[in-house]
Amino acid sequence: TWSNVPAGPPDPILGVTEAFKADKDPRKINLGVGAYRDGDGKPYVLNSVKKAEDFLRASNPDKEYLPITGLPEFTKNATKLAYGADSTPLNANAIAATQSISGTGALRIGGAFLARFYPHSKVIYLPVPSWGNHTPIFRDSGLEVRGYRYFDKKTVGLDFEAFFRGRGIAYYIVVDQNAPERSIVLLHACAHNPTGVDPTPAQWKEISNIVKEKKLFPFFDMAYQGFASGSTDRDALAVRLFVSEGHQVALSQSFAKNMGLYGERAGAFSLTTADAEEKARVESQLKIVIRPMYSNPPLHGARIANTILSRPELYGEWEAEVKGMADRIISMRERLYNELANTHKTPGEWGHIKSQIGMFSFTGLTAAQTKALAERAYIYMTADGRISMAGLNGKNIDYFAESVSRAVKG
Ligand code: PLP
Ligand code: TYF
Repeated sequence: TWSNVPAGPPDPILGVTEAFKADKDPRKINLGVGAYRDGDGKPYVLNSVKKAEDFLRASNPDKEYLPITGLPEFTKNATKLAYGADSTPLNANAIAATQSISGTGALRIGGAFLARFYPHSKVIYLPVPSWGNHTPIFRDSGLEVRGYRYFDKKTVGLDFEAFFRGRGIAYYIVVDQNAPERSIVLLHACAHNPTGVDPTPAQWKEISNIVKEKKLFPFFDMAYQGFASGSTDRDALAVRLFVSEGHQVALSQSFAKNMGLYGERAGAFSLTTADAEEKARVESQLKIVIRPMYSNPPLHGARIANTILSRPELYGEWEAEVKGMADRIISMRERLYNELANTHKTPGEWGHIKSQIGMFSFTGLTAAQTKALAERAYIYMTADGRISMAGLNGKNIDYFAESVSRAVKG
């Protein structure tokens, strides 16, 4: 029956973990998947999460099905976290929201909803490069995926040529690729994956202006709120700016990284709408999108996240823990830069390691160099030269820097 099914390729990111697991060398390092590790290289369960779980256990909750759109208090608190407590559409009860199977599920629900109901276009523009799963998510949702230039290989930063010539990233989409008006444009809200390069606040304002001028529809993917700067408010700047500038937005949120709830699959999808009546209509259709996909979402992760978001003492501890994770990554950036540039005098410019933001660094290492690092130094990263900074720690960073330096010197 299945003789016509061709073998598919491994996932470009999760395949790296497979190769790492198969390696027997004790020096091996996995810098592939973007999952936080503590200073000992161990997975990290946040204290605020443990306390929330203790609290939940004591309250002895049932295991009934959630509604189709999930735990109502969770979506309320998640949208408050993203849009801000003083958000106009939030306080007007004009944000349609649903719990989702983490960020991936939010993107997929959003893609499916837009494919069905967005009246103006079926085209979504993604930054080039973007998270590898974006293309299949939106394609399988029924949208046509195109790319806009985002990253400049020459400066290892934002595509500044585009900024100089035009007025921003979105302008580049329009000018260079003739994006039809009203296309959907995907924006990484913060901590762009894989490049670690975010627009400045002033650049976000430019992008907002052009998105408005060209009537593009902004879809924010916020998978790392708090992870970029250490502050959940600061990292929500782009989303809040767009909303305050009058845009209607779509938003995907994930609690995988900022609460370390990876396998719990806690996330949310939301759309700002005109008013409470429109919100109710949109939510009724979100339910019709979701019901045949998975009926209703899992309980536990949403309960944990909601407990943290709704209890001030846990919220405060969580914010400090998010900042702790962000700060450890920043300290690894400083140290890696020093080792590469100063200790090992590695040829090339390495300043981007320090200036990039969030979980990843886009090192600029070539596919040949990443291959050599895996084969000769047992160091695993994605073929595009992206490293998960969280995989580095005081014990392995010297070995890593020395190995990179050797690979670059050839
Ligand atoms: N979007 C981006 C840019 C990501 O990097 C990730 C995870 O790495 C996600 C979305 C979704 O992840 P999850 O489904 O685990 O929340
Ligand atoms: O490292 C990354 O970019 C992500 C990590 O279900 C990831 O791909 C892994 C599993 C998953 C979602 C995201």
